[in-house]
Amino acid sequence: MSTDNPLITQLRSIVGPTNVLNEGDLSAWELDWRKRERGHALAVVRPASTAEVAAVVKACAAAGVSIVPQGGNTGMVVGSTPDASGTQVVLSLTRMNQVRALDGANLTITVDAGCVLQSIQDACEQAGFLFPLSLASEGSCTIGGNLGTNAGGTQVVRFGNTRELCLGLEVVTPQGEIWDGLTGLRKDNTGYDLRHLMIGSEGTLGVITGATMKLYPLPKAQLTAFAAVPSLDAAVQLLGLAHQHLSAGLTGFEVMGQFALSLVTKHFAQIKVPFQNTDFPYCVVLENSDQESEAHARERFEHLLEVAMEQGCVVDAVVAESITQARALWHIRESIPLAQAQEGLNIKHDISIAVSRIPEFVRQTDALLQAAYPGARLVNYGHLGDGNLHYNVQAPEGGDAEAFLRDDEKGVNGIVYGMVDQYKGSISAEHGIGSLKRDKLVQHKSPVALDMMRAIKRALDPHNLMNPGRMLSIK
Ligand code: FAD
Ligand code: 2HG
Ligand code: ZN
Repeated sequence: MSTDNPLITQLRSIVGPTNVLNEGDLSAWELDWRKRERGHALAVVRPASTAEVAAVVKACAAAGVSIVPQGGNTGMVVGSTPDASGTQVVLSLTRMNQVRALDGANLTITVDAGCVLQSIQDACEQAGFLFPLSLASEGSCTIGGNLGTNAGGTQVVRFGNTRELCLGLEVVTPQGEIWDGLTGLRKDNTGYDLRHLMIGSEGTLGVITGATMKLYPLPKAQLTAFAAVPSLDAAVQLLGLAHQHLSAGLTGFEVMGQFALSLVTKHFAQIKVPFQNTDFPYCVVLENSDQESEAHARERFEHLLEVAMEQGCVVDAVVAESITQARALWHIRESIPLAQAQEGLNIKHDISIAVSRIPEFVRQTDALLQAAYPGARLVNYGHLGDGNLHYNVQAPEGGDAEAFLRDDEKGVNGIVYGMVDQYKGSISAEHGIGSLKRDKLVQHKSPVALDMMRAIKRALDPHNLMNPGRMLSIK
């Protein structure tokens, strides 16, 4: 469509001409973070208020034009970029970036959906509170995107997913109506919980424009340890001990395979990784937050590590002596996705399995993959405290890329997801479905559940204008 398109003219009058982009390099909005797919938008529209979002949605609905809500465009499953048709409007929320209110007594913060996660964390910290959602993309992902995907991250073991941190939403419906659900109530049993329906809906049911999120007191002390463990079974045993000894003080528990760590060393020589020794197949990052004092935190943490060493589930460990050291240890873990991207062709599996069964799952699946793809390199790491592994597979060095990417039941995905089904796990623990896993969802989710999901989608978005083709295919 040309720039004379009446819808474009209308959108310009709603958000201002400079906030409707339809020429030049739009790759920041059209290309997904993993560079898996490059779409082409009719226009990128950047509203500054909920009223503007509602007017844009109404105009698009009247013109029969579909909308792709977008936050920081850091999603992993190709859900926030347009398709290749050149007919979709990307609705970028990043100009809506204000903190609306912070209620210390109610322990809540109300924010615009386009607020960058780190800016919310900073605003809360400055006011003396903790907003615990934390992911490596926090410098650019937005709270709207976090809610849209029900993001997890590294603090879920203590605070839950984004869903558990949300007390209220403001949403623009596919018809352009505004639902104000920013109550901040901790108890409200007045019918279906629409907030929970919207969370994790990946922009397919409406546009989240504001959110009321839970706050926590800032911890008095936070300690981080990096431990080498002799096996994945030992890592699970250590997790059990950490729950027992630290209780609610356990705020992070991440596991990293040695190959994943070796990629960090290879691609980021400046990052120093402890225990780069193949005798220790896995390392763990643990975090202990304490409401009493640094001394209390250290005593409990060191006691946990002593017991773990006595029981043989930790071989060696370092405990950070300062915030700088703690950040450096976390930085190792957070650099793995970037190191993996540098290493080249890979297939990601964001899976969850009952924690107790993870070692057995990994043993069996590793063996199946090695038999089918000799030399396949397993980049296994993730949020062990939540039973969520990033069980990623890097193509064999110099191997046949086409054979590696074969996508049937004998391909890498087929093998891994087949095993996930056997273990009653999930094929998407925290990244969502997007378009990348849409067809996989049909294969791995119950038909009854899929029917209910389609019924909801048809009821709320009968013309299939909100992020169509993402998550669900609607005929
Ligand atoms: P986008 O990518 O812009 O959008 C994601 C989805 O949400 C799309 O379907 C989009 O349509 C929808 N959406 C966006 N905004 C809205 C809105 N306002 N209303 C309705 N729908 C909306 N994810 C994790 O869960 N845990 C991690 O630990 C984690 N680590 C990451 C580390 C790196 C280095 C990177 C690059 C990504 C990581 N992610 C992780 C994935 C990603 O950051 C999260 O999915 C994040 O929540 C996406 O936020 P965003 O603002 O970038 O959303
Ligand atoms: C993480 O935990 C992210 O680092 C990204 O969820 C995972 O890149 C991945 O596979
Ligand atoms: Zn993750």
